[in-house]
Amino acid sequence: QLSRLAPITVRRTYATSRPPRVLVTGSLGQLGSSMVNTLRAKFGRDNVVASDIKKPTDVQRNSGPFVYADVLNYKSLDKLVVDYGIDWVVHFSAVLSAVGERNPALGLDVNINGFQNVLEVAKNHRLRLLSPSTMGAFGPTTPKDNTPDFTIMRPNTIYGITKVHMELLGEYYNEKFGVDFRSLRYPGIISADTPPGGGTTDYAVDIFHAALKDNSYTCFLKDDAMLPMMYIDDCIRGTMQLLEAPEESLTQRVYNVNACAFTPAQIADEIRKQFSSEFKMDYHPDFRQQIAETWPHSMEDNAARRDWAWNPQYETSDIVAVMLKKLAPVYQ
Ligand code: AKB
Repeated sequence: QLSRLAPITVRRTYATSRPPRVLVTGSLGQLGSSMVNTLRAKFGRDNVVASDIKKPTDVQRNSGPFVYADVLNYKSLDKLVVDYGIDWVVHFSAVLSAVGERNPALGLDVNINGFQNVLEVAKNHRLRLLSPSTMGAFGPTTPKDNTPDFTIMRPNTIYGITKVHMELLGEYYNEKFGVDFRSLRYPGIISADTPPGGGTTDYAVDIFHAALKDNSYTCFLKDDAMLPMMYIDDCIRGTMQLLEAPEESLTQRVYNVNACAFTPAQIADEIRKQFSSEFKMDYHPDFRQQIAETWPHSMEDNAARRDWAWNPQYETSDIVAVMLKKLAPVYQ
């Protein structure tokens, strides 16, 4: 709910004398643990509060403050922000594309109501809020190659629809209430340490586990489904860069970020080159192929490079090398 007492266009300058205290929602998801570790290394263990509705492992619980936080409950978020003196929120709780198509009611609830709660808390307590968007915010009528930041956005998935809502509402709260909202449109994220959470790009992680375990993989996308991808280290570095950028340097609130792109056939070839010439790939496309067909092949990211020095380091061959190296010991 919009608070009638909210001040209009009040912008906050952040205290520079101490590190910010940061709350991370959805901290046990694919990106959360890397982000929490990076934030703690920078701002101090006790200045970063990890939260989720799942139970952490002992390692996760012992590495710093961890609390239960359901983004669907405004009051509990509000209390957390007050109890811990939070300055910044990194909002990772979201239902991704594949899960959203299977359970639209859940996708709408978490991605719309959850985000609205976080945004209201950010407004009422003058917080900086970083909430990632996705290439899934684009749709079948969007130009596919070198997709600009501002273009046709008519997604036809629940995930995409809710992320367009998030982008627009974040921009609205920034304009009307001065909320320091920031967002970046992730491609598929590839990581070895944490599993992906129910998206269309999950095959690009699953394939490494299957290669090392069985030397074969059955892909749920077609061989030529070209999609933008990014290694987790680039993702976390870029997210930190946008989070920490001085507000004056931002010329927009939502940014494309591009790193590399490949098809399932191309990544299978790279695995054959670097791991095993015998690696076997089959294709049994399912409903996720239809989702992939509506997404860009590459995104134009000049504004991110200009405004906060976005500069990815990992090409496809680097990602294959680092994933094989990190996961090999697991399957020995
Ligand atoms: C998904 O596949 O749903 C996500 C995304 C591209 O945002 N990985």
